[in-house]
Amino acid sequence: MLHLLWSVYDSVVHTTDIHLLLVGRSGTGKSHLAEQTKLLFRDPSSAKPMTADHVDHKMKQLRPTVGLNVIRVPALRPDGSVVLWDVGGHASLRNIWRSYFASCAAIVFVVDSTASKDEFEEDALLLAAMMRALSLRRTPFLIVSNKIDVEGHMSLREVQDRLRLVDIAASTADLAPPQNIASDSVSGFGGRVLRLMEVSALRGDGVKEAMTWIAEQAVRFSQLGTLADTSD
Ligand SMILES: Nc1nc2c(ncn2[C@@H]2O[C@H](COP(=O)(O)OP(=O)(O)O)[C@@H](O)[C@H]2O)c(=O)[nH]1
Ligand SMILES: [Mg+2]
Repeated sequence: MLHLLWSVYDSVVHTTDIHLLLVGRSGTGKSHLAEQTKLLFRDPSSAKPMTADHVDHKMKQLRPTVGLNVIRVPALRPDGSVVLWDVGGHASLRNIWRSYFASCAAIVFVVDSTASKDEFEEDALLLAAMMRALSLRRTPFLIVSNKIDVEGHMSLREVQDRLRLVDIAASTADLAPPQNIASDSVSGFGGRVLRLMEVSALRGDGVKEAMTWIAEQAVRFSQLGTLADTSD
């Protein structure tokens, strides 16, 4: 409740902020992605240069998320601030995700590219439920395949298939999505704005590109006004 009140207060004070909601099972790397984004996009004029050891130390300090981490990343967007909402992914916390749907401008859904078949099945069900939510029908989605620094991780194509992304997109979009979401994105707002990209949140590989893309989509989406039906 306190978090909800805080986010309402925050959105009143910072009306130009754009909110990205980071979701996914516990342990997929949401907090590492949020922290890495903050480090990669820090303002060079106000920040001291950081050594690799310093970044490593920051990452090691991260603890499992209870509730919500709010991370402001002004440099992700020139004319306003981007705020990451990193919500806990434990099963008991997932009902809370829904409270943020109407106020976020984009979703970042994180999966672990080294996960088991059963874990991917859980990811697929969670993702499908979110993509079917009426309040998110027009919201851009970035699906992040994380931990690609680990040898033997799944390829983007395998992740796409395990998540049944093309089927989910097809059943929730007005226009047919491309067959390979891993390399294309459905642009424009007649279809879904959806993209699958791979990163190592730990090392930073791919993080700038992925977060820049979703921030741009979020800005476009919020400029169009919230067209979403928020009845669910
Ligand atoms: N190898 C590797 N491990 C990662 C990566 N990102 C996160 N982890 C590890 O995954 C675990 C969970 O990370 P965390 O960010 O807390 O996940 P969250 O529960 O989704 O917020 C931690 O032990 C991290 O060190 C990554 O890109 N590569
Ligand atoms: Mg976390």
